[in-house]
Amino acid sequence: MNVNEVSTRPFEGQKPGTSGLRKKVAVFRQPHYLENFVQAWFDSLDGHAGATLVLGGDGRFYNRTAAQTILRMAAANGVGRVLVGQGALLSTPAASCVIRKHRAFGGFVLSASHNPGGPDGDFGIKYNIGNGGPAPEKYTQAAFDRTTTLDRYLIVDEPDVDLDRLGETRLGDMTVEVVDPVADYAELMEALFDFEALRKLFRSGFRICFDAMHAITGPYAQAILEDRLGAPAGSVINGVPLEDFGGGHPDPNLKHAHELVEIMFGDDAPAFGAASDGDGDRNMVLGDRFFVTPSDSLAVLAANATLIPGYRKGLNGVARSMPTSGAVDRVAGELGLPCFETPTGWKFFGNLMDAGKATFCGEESFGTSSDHVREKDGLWAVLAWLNLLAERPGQSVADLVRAHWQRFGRNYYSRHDYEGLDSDAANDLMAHLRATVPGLEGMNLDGYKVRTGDDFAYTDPVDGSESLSQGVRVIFEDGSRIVYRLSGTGTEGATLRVYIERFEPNASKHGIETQDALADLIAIARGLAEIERRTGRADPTVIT
Ligand code: G16
Repeated sequence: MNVNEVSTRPFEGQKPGTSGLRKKVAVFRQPHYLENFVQAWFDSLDGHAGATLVLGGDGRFYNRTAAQTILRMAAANGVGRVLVGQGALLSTPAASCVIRKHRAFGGFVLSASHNPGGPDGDFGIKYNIGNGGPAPEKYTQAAFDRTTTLDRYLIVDEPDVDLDRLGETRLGDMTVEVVDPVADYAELMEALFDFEALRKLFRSGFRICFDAMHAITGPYAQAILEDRLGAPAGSVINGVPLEDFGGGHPDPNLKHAHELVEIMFGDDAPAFGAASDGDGDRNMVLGDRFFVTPSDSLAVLAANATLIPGYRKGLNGVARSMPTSGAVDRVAGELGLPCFETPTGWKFFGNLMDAGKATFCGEESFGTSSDHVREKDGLWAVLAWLNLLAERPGQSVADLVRAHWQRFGRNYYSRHDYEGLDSDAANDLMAHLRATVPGLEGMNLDGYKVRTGDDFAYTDPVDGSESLSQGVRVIFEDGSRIVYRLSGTGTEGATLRVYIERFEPNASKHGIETQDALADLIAIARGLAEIERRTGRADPTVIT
């Protein structure tokens, strides 16, 4: 095996964000850029020599090229075996599943998630550890530190591996096994959900629309929903993964999944609609003319978990990211379940799940999952909802959610994003909030009395690690909240996220339009942060 040692110099800014390193494709295509980042991982990981790694991505532009480079570098760095999804494809939850099932040492997932793809779009790479979850901060910090001093990387001089043919080949001294990207994942879903009940549901004429947004979930949804469960042909739309997602923005929210939204809010809508993102970890759930917020989705699933075979014994606990609404807290309170509040980023749930403290986790950013893997899982959430609907014949998605509000109260909730801001202006705005918010305690803001204001800090209950400065919170006496933070996943300028929440226990007031129900708090949020003066933006770019 001919290993080349290639001289290189550090690149600035290779610090992983909320979920791995995400940059414009043009940045990744610079000579040595990807190689440096990958070598930094090999240099900072202990124990990869001779071990098994998993590799796959969401199929976006540059996915195949990057996969071949990583394979050559893995061989040069002494990896024993790589399991790679056919066509270099693996959804994020499937990669987590494959790592766990095959007890791999870890894996590289190639994705910029919901960010647009194509030559002018985004690319990304993240490393997942042996539990199948995104590498926690101590790993990402070590890899980043290494990027700042790196002066060489290792790569073998070998031809491309045929990634389209299933089976084993050799690359230098390393074995490459090309695996079916869907098989292990589909088997896991069948073990968790009542597939017979779901088949019966579809036989009864139940109609769904699943929008794969030309991203990775297409083949998974097709294989599971249509082929195995018998959903009518055409239930999966935009099911063929494309390198540029068909020019779309594969983010399953009310703005970007507009084709699905038009179907679900149109005449003769199916009973259930869902969409997933670029790498298949996010989900949006809709009923006939009804949107389920991700925070409510987590709460409804937690409240009804025991209807699903895989969770019949009940949940160990639940966890949500800090900006996610407190709807699941109310379920946990009533059911006597432990409930954890973590910073934004799925990596923070890993320790809780490994320690058996949390079974269901969720985030406002359209992420929901359980401890079956260590990633959020879009199709899992869809199957969970379908399983609930199969157990509640005659009830619609809206019926289920309204009944939930009636029992637990309603957390009106919305997120306002201000995208593409000047980074300095956004950082100044956050600095202003950090300086002023703690002093608001006891003050009355347009009728809302401030109970406390802080910058969220988290101490991991399992390993004691601390994460500071995770978002500015203003919490009011009645439990209403405003949260501000900057996104850690964007690639252009800065994105300010403002999360607004108000609890309404009174069922007769559960029918108000969300933005109207939150109007007072939205005005307070804009004023406190001086958003328009500091950013020049009168309104958000995306409201979810
Ligand atoms: C990633 C993370 C999530 C996080 C989301 C939004 O999702 O995995 O945990 O909630 O980003 O992060 P931010 O608000 O910093 O942009 P994905 O689907 O992009 O991998």
